[in-house]
Amino acid sequence: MPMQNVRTTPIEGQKPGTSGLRKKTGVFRRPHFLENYVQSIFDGIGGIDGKTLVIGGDGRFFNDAAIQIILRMACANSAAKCIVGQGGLLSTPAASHLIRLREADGGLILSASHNPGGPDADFGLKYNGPNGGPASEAVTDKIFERTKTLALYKIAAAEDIDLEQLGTHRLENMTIEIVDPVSDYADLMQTIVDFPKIRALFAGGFTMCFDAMHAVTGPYAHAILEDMLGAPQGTVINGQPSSDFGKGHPDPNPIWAKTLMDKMYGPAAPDFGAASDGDGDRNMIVGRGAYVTPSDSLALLTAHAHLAPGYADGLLGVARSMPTSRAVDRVAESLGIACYETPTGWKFFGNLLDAGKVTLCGEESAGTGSDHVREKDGLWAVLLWLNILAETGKSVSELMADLWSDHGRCYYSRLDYEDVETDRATAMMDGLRAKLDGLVGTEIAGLQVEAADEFAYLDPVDGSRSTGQGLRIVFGHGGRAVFRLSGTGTQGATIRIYLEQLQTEAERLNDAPETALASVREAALAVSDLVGMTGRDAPDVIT
Ligand code: VG1
Ligand code: CO
Repeated sequence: MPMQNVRTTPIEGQKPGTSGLRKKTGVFRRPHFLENYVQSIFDGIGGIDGKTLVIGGDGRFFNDAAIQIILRMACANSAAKCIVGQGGLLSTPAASHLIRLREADGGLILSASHNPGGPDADFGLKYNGPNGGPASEAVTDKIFERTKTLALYKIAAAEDIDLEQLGTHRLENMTIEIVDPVSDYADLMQTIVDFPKIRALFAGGFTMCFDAMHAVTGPYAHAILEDMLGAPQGTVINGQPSSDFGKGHPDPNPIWAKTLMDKMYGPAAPDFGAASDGDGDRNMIVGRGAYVTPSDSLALLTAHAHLAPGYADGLLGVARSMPTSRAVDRVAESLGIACYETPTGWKFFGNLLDAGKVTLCGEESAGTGSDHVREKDGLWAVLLWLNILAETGKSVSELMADLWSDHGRCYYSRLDYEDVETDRATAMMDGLRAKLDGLVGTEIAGLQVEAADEFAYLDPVDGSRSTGQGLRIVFGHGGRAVFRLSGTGTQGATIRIYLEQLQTEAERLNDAPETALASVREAALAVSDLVGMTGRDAPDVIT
């Protein structure tokens, strides 16, 4: 079989963002675009000669065609073996687990996560290392450097592999193993949460709705929730993965998971609702008439994780991304465990997990995870919640009320301004950055500024430093506003403003979040002059 060395030239714009490289699907399908990036990954990690890679994606448009190209390139680059999810499917957490379970050298995950899919929507690719986690900044920098000098890529001229056929295939000297995407992951879940306890919960009439949003978790949720845990058929909705996510936006938040929200706030709502995103690493939790913010979910799981067999010995520590609310800090303090604050993106949790400094971690964007893998894990979070509901016998609202009365409530909201002209977004951020030093001690919209800085992170494990990770302004009485630009968008710039307000007075724990956050929001808009600088008078998405 001929191996081809194809001459190419560097393609601009192949810098990985918060989570791999994300572009419009049409860009990924341009001549050499995918091939250049894949060869840069292989070269950037020091070659793949004799190595084993795990490959799979969220099933979005171009998933299968891209996998065929990657397999031919892995073969021409002398990989020993590729382990691929059947049909090209692997949720991000299942891929992370498979890398660890099989002691593979790394993996390629094809996904643009919560971004829509289809020929006119988004596609993405990221490399995960041998620990199963997203490549560190040092590695992604090497990959990006390579994209700038690449002159050649290697690819085998070969027929497509049948990705549906379980078992072993050969491509020249390379072995391809097609595996069931669900079974190893389901086995892992049984070692962490108490399946018999949850089965008994469902047997007792507990009701649930899981919205897989036409994305990759459908097969996982059907198998685990309905087949293994005995939840009635129909518990999982939108459970068939589709290449354009049913033309939806597979982002589990109250805006995009509206069907589920309507159900949970309607008459005859189930006891528990949950949703996950395109690649299965995010989760949304909602009780009957009670939406749980992701930051609160992390705090709740931290407070009760010991009820699940996997965490019976307690937690080593916890970590949250900087914009995530400080609710978990308060729980960690009461448990006497450390709480780390990292930049946005799962790659920053890997070292803390590997070093045994933390057991749980999470982000405000609906990502929660633990040391069982090195990615956030949507279905795992849902199962841990079910375990806690089963053990305590309490409802979601009761658990939240207890959490707030014990630790205070961190009201929280994120405002997203999407597809802003890049120059204007950058100018707004630059303007605010320049002001930060002078803000401390001043009053903005009636709030006293206690601290203001640009977040930088010193990794306590490897000593690496990451700068420019978001602007934060801390107000008196537990208020905070954070500003950053998204690193996952594919069009213009997305400005994210994160608002938080702590409330500890018992009679104020059930305020409307908009009311509780009104002052911080006013101060954030005033100090940034967002409306003047961007011409936007309202956010596109509020979560
Ligand atoms: C967003 C989220 C971040 C998350 C990242 C990847 O990044 O804010 O918390 O880790 O997406 O999640 P950004 O740079 O757009 O704010 V996923 O589910 O896309 O892998
Ligand atoms: Co995701």
